Amino acid sequence: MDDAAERIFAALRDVSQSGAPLYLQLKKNIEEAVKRGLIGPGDALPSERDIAAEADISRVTVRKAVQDLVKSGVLVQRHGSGTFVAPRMERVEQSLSRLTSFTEDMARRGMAARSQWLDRGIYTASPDEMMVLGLSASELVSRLSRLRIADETPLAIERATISASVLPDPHEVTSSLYMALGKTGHRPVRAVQRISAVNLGEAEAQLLAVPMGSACLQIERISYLASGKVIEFTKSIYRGDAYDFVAELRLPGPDGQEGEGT
Ligand code: 16G
Repeated sequence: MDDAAERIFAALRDVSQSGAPLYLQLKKNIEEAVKRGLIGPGDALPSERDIAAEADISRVTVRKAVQDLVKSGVLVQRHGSGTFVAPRMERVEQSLSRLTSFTEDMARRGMAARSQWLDRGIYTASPDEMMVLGLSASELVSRLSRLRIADETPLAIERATISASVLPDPHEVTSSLYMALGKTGHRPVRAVQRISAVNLGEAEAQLLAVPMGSACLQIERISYLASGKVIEFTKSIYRGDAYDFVAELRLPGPDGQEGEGT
């Protein structure tokens, strides 16, 4: 038996010690083994039959636990060769000083960007949207919710709102929102971004193919036209294991306001 298999089996010994369903206990033990580094990216999982025998549980139970872990991105299955711990994400380093779009960011890295639409439609504005976009209660908004994917890895969930007076048909947005806004002269030139930490709930974790509870970055972007009018209000969830946001800091000038040399 190889090392990884032995370490997995060591992690399985506690299964059936508590009252929780067996597949959940097995799932938790495998997750823990990955988190603690007992088994690392690319390590092969022992066969369903061996795990079932070692943990003294049925193969159906093992399959259910493994399938759940594949769904949440902890494990990957390769046809014909078995089940492995998922490879670690290569982190994306994103500057906080440039106003770019997801499509442009990925293209610059030579990655193919695509989106899975979660929602695209016209709605009455929520109180938040009314306040941020400066709309009245009777005004409509276009909402665009997408899972953003680069080279087939889901990286972020973005929920953008644009006033319907600027974007009356959200279906005009195909691959890039900023490109669509640019066509009508509404591409933002400035934005304010707020970043905070969150742990993912089940639905969002599944979309991003990471374990539930994973650390993520919640980002709110409010973007402006040159006139000062707010054009975009977007709430996003970015994978914490995939993104580094990088900001350049400078000494304040004598008035305490501006950076040196600006
Ligand atoms: C970025 C922006 C998002 C914007 C999107 C447009 C962050 C946190 N978010 O992902 O606010 O709506 O780009 O991308 O950077 P697109 O033009 O490719 O649709």
